[in-house]
Amino acid sequence: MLDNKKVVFSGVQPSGNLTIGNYLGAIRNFSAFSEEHLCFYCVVDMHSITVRQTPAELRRRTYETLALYIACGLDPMKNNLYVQSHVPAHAELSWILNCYTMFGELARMTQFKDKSAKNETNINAGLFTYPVLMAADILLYQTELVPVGADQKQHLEMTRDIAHRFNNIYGDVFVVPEPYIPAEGTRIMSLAEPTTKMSKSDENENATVRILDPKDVIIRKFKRAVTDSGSEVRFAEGKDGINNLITIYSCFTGKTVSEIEREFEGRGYGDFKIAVGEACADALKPVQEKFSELIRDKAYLESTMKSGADSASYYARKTLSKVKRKVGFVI
Ligand code: AQP
Repeated sequence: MLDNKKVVFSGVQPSGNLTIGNYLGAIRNFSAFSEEHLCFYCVVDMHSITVRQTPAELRRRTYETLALYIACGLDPMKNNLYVQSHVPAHAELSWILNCYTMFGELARMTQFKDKSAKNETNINAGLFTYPVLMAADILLYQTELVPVGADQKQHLEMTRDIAHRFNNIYGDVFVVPEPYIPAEGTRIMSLAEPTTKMSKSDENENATVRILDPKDVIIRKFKRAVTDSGSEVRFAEGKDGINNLITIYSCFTGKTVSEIEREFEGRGYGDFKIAVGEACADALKPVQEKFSELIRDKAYLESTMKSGADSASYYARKTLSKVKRKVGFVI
């Protein structure tokens, strides 16, 4: 609790143009907490340099991610919207927590294994200790709820383990957070390889649908989506491609799986793919319109990120001072 409100924290890396996976699994769920909770939504630029970035693109995407937060309904007056590297307490707490995290537990993280396999020439220490920085992000604000997609569940469990370990030594320093993983949209899969997660850094453009893709591009990508050789729109074991499209259609329309199966009975995959594309493009249209207004106003985005960082720093410093005192630093 901070200011008598439960705290919510989440973040998105500006490591690529955001996808409908980031939207459905995370961002579109953020605004539901704004009225009742104290919310911290961060553009986690420090996480994104664990994979090599082009500096100008990273800067551009940092502004864009913040603009997308607002375009997706986050009011900067009701949420702390800021950039991770603007609040140095994240890095400071991360170092301290590194000393309370075991090598073996980090080595078990599936994201580390996946990303090391994809970046064989750059398996850096940051990629390895990524979950510790994530734990610092969350624990710094005494967070109770973390809205994330299912892929982040393992990292969140590690955050909880680190918090418990620290609390067992020093008393109740950290609130132990819970994940908030919505029932739908928790794991949107690649359109090209539906057994793997849709990722913004995927180089195959046909694998991802970006939040900012124009309607014709969205429909083209869905038309090309990999499916099995059948034709019946039915959610079933082993039909990963069609299951993914049903999930996406359900997320954008609010229809249940059985309603969708009835709607497309006897109509084949072709019709269904176009309908998924239409539903997705229509749902994203208001976000895209708001985004294009916001991105032109750099001064507004800069003042928003500055006031968000000032306010976040105020809360972060409280936890950090407590942690430093507990471990024995002279402060
Ligand atoms: N495919 C997905 N389905 C559902 N949720 C997803 N998220 C990401 N992909 C999907 C959720 O989006 C939030 C922000 O993710 P992130 O930027 O912190 O990192 P990530 O999970 O590694 O996302 P990407 O898109 O796969 O990025 P890259 O390609 O850079 O690694 C998280 O809540 C995540 O669960």
